Amino acid sequence: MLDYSMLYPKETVSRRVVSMDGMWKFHLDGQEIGEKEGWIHGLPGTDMIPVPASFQDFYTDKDTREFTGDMWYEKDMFVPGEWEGKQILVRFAAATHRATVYVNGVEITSHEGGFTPFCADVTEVVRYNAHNKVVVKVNNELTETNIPCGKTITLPNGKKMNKPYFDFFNYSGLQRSVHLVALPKESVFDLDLDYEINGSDAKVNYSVKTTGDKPVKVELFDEAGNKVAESVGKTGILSVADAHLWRVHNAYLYRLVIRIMDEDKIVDEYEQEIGIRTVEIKGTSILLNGEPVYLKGFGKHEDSDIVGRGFNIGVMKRDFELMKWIGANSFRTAHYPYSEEIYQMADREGFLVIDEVAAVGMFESLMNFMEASTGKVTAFFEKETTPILLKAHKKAIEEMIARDKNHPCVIAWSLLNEPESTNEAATPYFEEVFKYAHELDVQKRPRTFALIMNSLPNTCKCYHLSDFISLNRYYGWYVKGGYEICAAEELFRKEMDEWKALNLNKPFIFTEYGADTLGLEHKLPSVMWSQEYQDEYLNMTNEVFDSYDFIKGEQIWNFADFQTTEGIMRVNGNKKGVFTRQRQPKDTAYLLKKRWEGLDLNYKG
Ligand code: BDP
Repeated sequence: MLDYSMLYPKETVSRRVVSMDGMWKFHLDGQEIGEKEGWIHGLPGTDMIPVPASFQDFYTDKDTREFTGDMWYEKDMFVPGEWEGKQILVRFAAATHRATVYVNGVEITSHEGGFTPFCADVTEVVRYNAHNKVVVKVNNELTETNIPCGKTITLPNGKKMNKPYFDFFNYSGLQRSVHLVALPKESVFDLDLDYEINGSDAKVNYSVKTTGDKPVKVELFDEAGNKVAESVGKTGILSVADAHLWRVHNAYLYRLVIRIMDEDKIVDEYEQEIGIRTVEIKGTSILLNGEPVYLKGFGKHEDSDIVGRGFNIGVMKRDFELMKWIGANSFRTAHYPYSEEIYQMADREGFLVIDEVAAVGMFESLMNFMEASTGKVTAFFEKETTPILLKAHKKAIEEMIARDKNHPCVIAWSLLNEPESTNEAATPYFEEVFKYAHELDVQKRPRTFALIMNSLPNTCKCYHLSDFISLNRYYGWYVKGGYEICAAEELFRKEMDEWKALNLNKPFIFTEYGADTLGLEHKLPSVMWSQEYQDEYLNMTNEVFDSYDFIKGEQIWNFADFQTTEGIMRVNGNKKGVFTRQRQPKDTAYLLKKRWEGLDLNYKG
């Protein structure tokens, strides 16, 4: 079990939260001298950097943008005197990819994994009614023993360099918010929810964990603020008559209030917005509240100009507006759990989310998307270090599920993206992670992984573990692009016919398909990379999607253009966006809008 609570920081009668976002002191440590020189007590120099943000795109020199290694952050925090006797935490929503936290010169905690929160319990070291110094050492090196996978090399000039086995820039740093939190000593630690719908009524099964033994009281309020159910006890059932269900683009959110009581005194109070809904796979259908849904949407990234992968509240708002405009109803958090605020917004807007852990790059290649289409095999899960990787992977799944399980928007877990799954050695590894996710999730949400091009009906050794099959396919781009597109279609249909013949009785969705397109490039007749070709490509794939009843969703790659490592395969980034990186539509956005607005939610039933 995690030794810190994953609950989102919220102020209530018993809790205090102070944002530590803003400018932090910053220093790169290419020579690894920070500890020796006493940086844990304060950084040298005067450079400052915004938090949350990736550090890379602020600076004008390439050594800084490409920096690989340790980087240090520092900020003062004032801890009010009235907080004495409380538990004091510094909560990092993410530190990419690993971090060690020091407060007032004392090492407090370390955390590995760049896309989930952790807390430094500083209760024993803080000075009250005084300024306290928080110093964080962040490291962004890639390895094969943690996720996302890659390696770190040393160049002839002595500088380290990241070599991701994945196709997005290795943005890093303190990319999400930092909060100073004061909790009562006895507090709500965790919450699990599960739903049953019976006609017009619903039952909310809840289970609360606290850090003590005092009794728990739970109340549920509707959107108008009326109390609709209550219960006493750490576990129990809230019965809701005439329940408003959480639906696609018609989200209804109840407010759950949890209180730890000492007689009639409130010891701790925590609030959670919840949506009553069920998710289930039945035959080839994905059912939300017992009704079939067809997924329309995107594989996304957290990526934008200047702040890189840093959480950007304005970009988040724009992205949701664009997704609504185009008629999307879902997205996959490719290739890592996103900022918590994005799930909160998806809850509110009624979007369906496939939540993906950062298990990407498990195919030893710097161009896996290319090489996999040639049938390359890399035996990724047969290494001496595989058990270490598995441990890190399972921990990342545990943190993702603990963090995101109560969002109604999360309808499925994606446990790997494009792994090497054609080798027998992959199967036991996959079994472990699939079993683990199932154990951890009280709602037993469907699990999946995204199959790379070489993982075919007759080569993939792991698809049987998926509750629904997710395909990443690039027929007409990496395979037989341009004037050969008719040959691409033939190969595409051949593969789909083979899946059909297996009669798996499971839904299939496309978690990736797409074509790189330069935002301003027009050419008549089309050539690859032109706007015209992106449309041609989509018309072909859409026809294939419409030809198979068991295909129950399409999430195009990608929502927007995004930054990658430089190289001959990418023109300053991946250009498969339906929108530009500045969030303006390419031509194909209008084609998709027309299609998606015409497809009913229960398309193909
Ligand atoms: C797949 C990956 C994705 C890439 C995409 C592409 O899952 O991260 O960006 O294809 O090639 O390999 O555009």
